[in-house]
Amino acid sequence: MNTLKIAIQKSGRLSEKSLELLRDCGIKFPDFKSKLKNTADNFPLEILFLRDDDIPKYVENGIVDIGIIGENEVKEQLRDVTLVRRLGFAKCRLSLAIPREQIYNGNGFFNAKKIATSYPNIVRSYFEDRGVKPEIVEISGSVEIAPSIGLADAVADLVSSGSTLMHNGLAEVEEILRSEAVIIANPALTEQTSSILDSFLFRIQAVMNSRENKYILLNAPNVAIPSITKLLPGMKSPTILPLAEAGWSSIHSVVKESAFWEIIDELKKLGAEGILVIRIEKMVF
Ligand code: PRT
Ligand code: ZN
Repeated sequence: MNTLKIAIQKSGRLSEKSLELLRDCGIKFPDFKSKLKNTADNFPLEILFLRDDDIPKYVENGIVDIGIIGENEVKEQLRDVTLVRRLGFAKCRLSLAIPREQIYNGNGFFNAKKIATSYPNIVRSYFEDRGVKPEIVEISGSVEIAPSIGLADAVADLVSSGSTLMHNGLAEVEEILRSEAVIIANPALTEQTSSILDSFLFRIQAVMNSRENKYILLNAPNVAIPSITKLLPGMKSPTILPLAEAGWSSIHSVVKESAFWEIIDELKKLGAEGILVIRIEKMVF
């Protein structure tokens, strides 16, 4: 039988969220993570657990069909792979940082300076576009200590909270790239494999829709129904059910997580009461 082979980071910042995504897609595996390879019970999927750096290469040469990986790694490695979709987790940025006490005067600062990084290709192309010529020192880990041990004048490193830079006396001065976890695919999948990938992506879309939305129920006086319907259009239009108390209705709809607090204030002003907001498990439009 045909299966879709996926590579996932064995252990690291992408692992847990990648597995959670598979679980939320309803895909079940026996004896998770204790092996290098695993086959799903209820979906034609085989997982390989790999180091993240190796994933683009395995996808390119067809050992696996798809992989979950940081966009930063895809841009650095320049492999022949297709970016299929962004997944909204492991968000970070690749930034340039310099010792805090230095005065920064724009990208020209980096001319003839040594920059330590694990992303030489991305950094080189960033400076080529700006006509600046630094010296790039490639190192594979603990980039942030390079200036303090005299190995470099500056760093280009991944940043999420910014606390690593701060603890090492560095100040972030330019953002080179934004990144998040993505699915990459081999560009020459067979028709059968592509069709399994399509069903997998359909499930992912439903999971991601549900993460971005909440189910909302509230009671409101009937006079407020038209205004509340405008605020809560839902997937098609809200469900409105009469309450036992005359002149009142129960309204059910879906609300974007990002607009949630603003809408709640508006709803209260319109006389809504007993507002319940519930997590959605899956959502198919
Ligand atoms: O062992 P393996 O090779 O598989 O893993 P790895 O150690 O190479 O990678 P890992 O697990 O550290 O990161 C995997 C991916 O997570 C990266 O390629 C990014 O796409 C993404 N990601 C998201 C991050 C961060 N956030 C992040 N903050 N990767 C690394 N960091 C590091 C950064 O390098 C710096 O040392 O965290 C530190 C900065 O964090 P803050 O919060 O202090 O700013
Ligand atoms: Zn790695």
